[in-house]
Amino acid sequence: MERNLALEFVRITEAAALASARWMGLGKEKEADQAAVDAMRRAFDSVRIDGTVVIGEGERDEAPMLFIGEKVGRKSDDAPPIDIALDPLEGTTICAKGGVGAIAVIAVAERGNFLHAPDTYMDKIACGPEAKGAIDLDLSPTENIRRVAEKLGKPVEDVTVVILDRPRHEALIAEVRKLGSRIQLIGDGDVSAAVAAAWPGSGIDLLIGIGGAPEGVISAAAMQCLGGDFQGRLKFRNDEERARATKMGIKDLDKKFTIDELARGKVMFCATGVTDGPFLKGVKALPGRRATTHSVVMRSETGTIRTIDTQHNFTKKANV
Ligand code: VTB
Repeated sequence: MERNLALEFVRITEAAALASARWMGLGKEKEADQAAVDAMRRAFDSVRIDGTVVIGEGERDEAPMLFIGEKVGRKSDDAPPIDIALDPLEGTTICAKGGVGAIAVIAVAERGNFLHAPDTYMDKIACGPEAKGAIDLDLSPTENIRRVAEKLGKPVEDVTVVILDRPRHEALIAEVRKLGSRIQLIGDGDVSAAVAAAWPGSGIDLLIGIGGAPEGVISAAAMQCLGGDFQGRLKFRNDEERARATKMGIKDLDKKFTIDELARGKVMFCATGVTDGPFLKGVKALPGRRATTHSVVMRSETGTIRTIDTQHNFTKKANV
């Protein structure tokens, strides 16, 4: 993964974050998402890559832009062929409510290295580098937390687990409470939460629970760059979803995917905060038609984690 592409990708997530942040708190999920999609799509045109969206806004017939299979980038003979997993606004509801942890995100891999995940649910578990190897989706939450606690050298009571606040997680939440670990319930945004599990100083040790499968691949890419760990298993609600997964090339529908099976090889992850979150600050409007963004870009090849504070001046560059 070429080093100098990193800053190009930050400009794309910045554009999406700036556009969607305009909709913060306005209660309009769709509009916020559309603004991010439009801005991201536009920003791609200036980057010299031979990109294919493999995780995107949906299938071609349901997503007019950034659909799965769409070619993005400014093509040239030496443009590198890459696969792209993106979510222009991860946490649409968060943005619409002005909540915590909405981000604009892109993950990139060399062609063929992302799992082509269907738009279904995924059972996920994620932890940081210090606990890598301790998690296993086949074990109970209790066992996983105990193993992570041991690796981290602290009692289970000091382990903090992030869980999406959903009725489907009732038993999971009850089990973690019984064990005595700390829980952070979040309304949305489990990509931010997964990254937080590997982000020094976030106070979060583990993410457990069921969220979107495409976001699982994006989270796995982030964890590859951070040296953390991630596992996922697709969860289907009906036969139509199973058929969709089969159509996308998934052979074993019950398979437990390791981090390397979700995102392999040289991976890059890039995100910009839309609202304040556990590892990124949100877009801040400044006086005089200026704004700041806070982004991270990281590469698995080198392990470099680069955070970028940018000041945008719209009186000189009306990009949003
Ligand atoms: C949401 C969202 C997550 O999965 O939870 C969604 O907040 C699916 O869950 O960030 P629901 O259908 O219960 O809302 C994510 O989008 C990603 O995993």
